[in-house]
Amino acid sequence: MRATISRVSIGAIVCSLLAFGAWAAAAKSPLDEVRAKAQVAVKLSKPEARLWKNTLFALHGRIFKDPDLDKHFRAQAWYKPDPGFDDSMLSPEEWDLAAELDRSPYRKLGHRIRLHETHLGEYWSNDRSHVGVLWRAVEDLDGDGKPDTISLESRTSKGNGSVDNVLSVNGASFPFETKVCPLWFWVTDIDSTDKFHEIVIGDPGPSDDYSAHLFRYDHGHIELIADEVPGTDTDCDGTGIVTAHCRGKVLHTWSYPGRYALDKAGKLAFVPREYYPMSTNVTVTADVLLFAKPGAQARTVQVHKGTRAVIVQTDNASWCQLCMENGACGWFHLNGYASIDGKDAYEYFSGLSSAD
Ligand SMILES: [Ca+2]
Ligand SMILES: [Ca+2]
Repeated sequence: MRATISRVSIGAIVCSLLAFGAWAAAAKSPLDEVRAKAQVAVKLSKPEARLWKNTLFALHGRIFKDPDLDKHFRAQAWYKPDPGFDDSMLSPEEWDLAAELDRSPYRKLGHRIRLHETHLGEYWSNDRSHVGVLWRAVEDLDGDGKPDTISLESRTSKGNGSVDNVLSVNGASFPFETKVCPLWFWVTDIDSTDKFHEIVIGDPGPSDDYSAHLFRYDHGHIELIADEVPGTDTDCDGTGIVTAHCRGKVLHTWSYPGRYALDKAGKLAFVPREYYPMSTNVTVTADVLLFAKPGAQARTVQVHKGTRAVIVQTDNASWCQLCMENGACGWFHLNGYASIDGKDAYEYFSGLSSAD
């Protein structure tokens, strides 16, 4: 996720360089300057916010892999690169400033307040065996009007390569394991009619099988309300429904917008549907007879080789609907993942995806 600064943003960096040059004239310390920028964070562009946030780390000597940041900070008289830099050198106030600068470009997203989107690589130690405190943020999570201090600490486990995380809110903590170090951490509002804001922590997972863990803070306790909701873009619109990027289970590699909703116990649960949209364009490569509807006794819909069609929807178990250009539709039955009448589905359709 960490994007090196694009050419487009170089201009912003140069402007910021000029701003840095104004420090001496303004007789403000670099930290004072960051404080001032954090107060107007919503007006900053994303590259500007990133630069000022990284100033906090640079003040403690972090060495930057990003060549633009490296060049920029090495040009500052106050910058003293320190190979021994550690996140713990930042004060709580500096973490709060970092969070303020980090989330500002996302405020306009309304119900989705993304606090942090920072590539973890910058936080790993050289042997990639230790991470430490990844994020610190302040939000009112339980709706009592008082800000709650949130932090996430992650360390690689010994042995199986998974990651031990501890989410803390004020004095409470919640340990949980992820397959890979969490890359995203934000606060969202699943249901705008209740007083809570929920914490979302993203787990990149193996093979880009991204997922999110969701937590609620209530009466001084942290509660896991959903484990491994699939997708990078777990999105909430305040209606109580979370839309997730779910992988299909049959035929080929495809995904659909799955719905999760809060149940009576306050947990986020998958909402099953009869059929899920597949919307895959295919060309039929062998004559096939289809059923008029799932479970029909006889096959009545003839489809000829060479026909262009769309696999419109599926029950994500054994039935898929195919619709032709002339508007006629029929259903085929799967055995197992992708077997049609004992043959692989690839013998009937071209256009299926076999991405990992
Ligand atoms: Ca609170
Ligand atoms: Ca709410």
